[in-house]
Amino acid sequence: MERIELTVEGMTCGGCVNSIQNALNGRAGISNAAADLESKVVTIEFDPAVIQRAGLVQAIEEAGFDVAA
Ligand code: 9UX
Repeated sequence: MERIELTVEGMTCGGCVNSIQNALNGRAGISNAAADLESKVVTIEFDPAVIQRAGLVQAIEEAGFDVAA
């Protein structure tokens, strides 16, 4: 299992936090995703054999948010 921290733009309330977590948790290869509103950081634990950074970014973007470079 690997851990990555992504900074997400546009996450401005608790609903956003839930949206992002729901978009990630339950997806194949993701064991846990936790978003922190104050720091805008989403910490994701994932299996790199199943999903990689690009897939994580895509899932967040599909939920309507942008990931900082
Ligand atoms: Mo709250 Mo977050 O209305 O988009 S869910 S700002």
